[in-house]
Amino acid sequence: MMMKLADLIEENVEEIAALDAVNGGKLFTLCKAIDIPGAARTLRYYAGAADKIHGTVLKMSKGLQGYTLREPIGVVGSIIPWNFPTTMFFMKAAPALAAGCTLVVKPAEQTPLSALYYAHLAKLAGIPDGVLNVVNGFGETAGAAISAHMDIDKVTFTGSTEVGRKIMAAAAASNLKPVSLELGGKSPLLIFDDADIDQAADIAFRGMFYNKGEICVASSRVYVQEGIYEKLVKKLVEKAKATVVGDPFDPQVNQGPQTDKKQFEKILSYIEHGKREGATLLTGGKHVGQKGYYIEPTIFTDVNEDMIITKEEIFGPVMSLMKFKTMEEAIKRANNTTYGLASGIITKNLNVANTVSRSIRAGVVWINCYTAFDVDCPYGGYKMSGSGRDFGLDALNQYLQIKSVVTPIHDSPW
Ligand code: TXE
Repeated sequence: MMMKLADLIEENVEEIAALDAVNGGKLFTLCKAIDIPGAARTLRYYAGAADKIHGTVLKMSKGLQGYTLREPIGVVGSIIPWNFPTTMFFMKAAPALAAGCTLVVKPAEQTPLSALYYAHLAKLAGIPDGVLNVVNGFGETAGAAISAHMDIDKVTFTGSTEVGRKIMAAAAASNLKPVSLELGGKSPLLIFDDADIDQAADIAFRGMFYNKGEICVASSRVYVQEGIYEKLVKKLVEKAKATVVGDPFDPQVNQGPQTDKKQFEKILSYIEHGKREGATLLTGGKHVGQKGYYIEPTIFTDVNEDMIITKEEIFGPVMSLMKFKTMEEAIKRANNTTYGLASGIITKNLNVANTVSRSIRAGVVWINCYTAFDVDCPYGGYKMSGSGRDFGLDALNQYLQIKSVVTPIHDSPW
């Protein structure tokens, strides 16, 4: 049934891409090329794992034999955000279904449409009623009801740190259900002197401005070694100025509108904050046009880790650029954050890549690439970026319980 659902998603790619573009201002072409096919791939990956869930045979002390069973955890509550409505839906639903769980998915109130379409496709795929349920609603009501529910056995959440805390508290106060949280970040990208400047500029720019900066792994703190700093800054500013901001259905457009008024105002207020804190606004910073929540790609320099714009998640098209001298300094500054979701390094020097990747406290280190996601690669946060992992077989385990079955061997004293 999961394989069939994947087929149905691919057959309806145009329609689903349009729903996500209308709802969230996401680029139609990217939804069609990346998000929707990615959902089909995620379903197939976990469908392939569904019949390979085994326990282990235990080597117990004398007189006992035992084995473990891995059983579905039960009913899963999935509370998801609006920035990747399709990816998030299946990132949680596919491993939960493969594990044998049933789910209640609560999409974000800003982006309810594709989730409803997936509920419809699930029915066509033959998934029985009651297995994959979609309940639209607001966070404080529908979301809170899921986290406090006595009959929900696990909650998986992606969203803000503030709501993550509430969900964990509600889980603790109700039935102590396990919770996995993915809570955003302020991710560093370290670019060393030996990097190819054009390649580095491409990676850094895409890492930050993909999906109009509404991406939790965004490379929002870019550290550049002093030897190439000036050249790289110039390239990034050129790219920002060349970005076409506008209608997400127009194939010439590179950046659509921010998701809603709340995000739009939040981003503009961080930009004002940055200016007041003394950062230099190199490019951008303004609302584009008279109508819609469009914001220019924005780059600040002369920033440091004490400024609000480098400490807090802006979740919009705003990059902070900083200069460093040595690898040790870069590692220390990269780790100077309460978050730990993602990170990146651009260098040709293997020793530098190896040392930095072992020193950064983050759930993923991308070397000479960024946002290189794959369903086989576990993904999640260190520190206040959360707990638990999405994607990969590690995510599947989060929807399974281990039961030990023990029995004496026939004439043992037990
Ligand atoms: O998030 P919320 P918001 C960050 C990003 C953004 C900020 C605020 O910095 O600017 O969070 O966004 C549900 N109990 N991220 O306000 O409120 C809500 O209905 C249970 C990072 O939109 O956390 C939605 O389904 N659920 C991020 C989901 O939580 C509740 C993606 C996320 O919304 C709830 C999104 C409650 N009390 C925002 N209150 C990432 N990590 O990718 C709300 N919700």
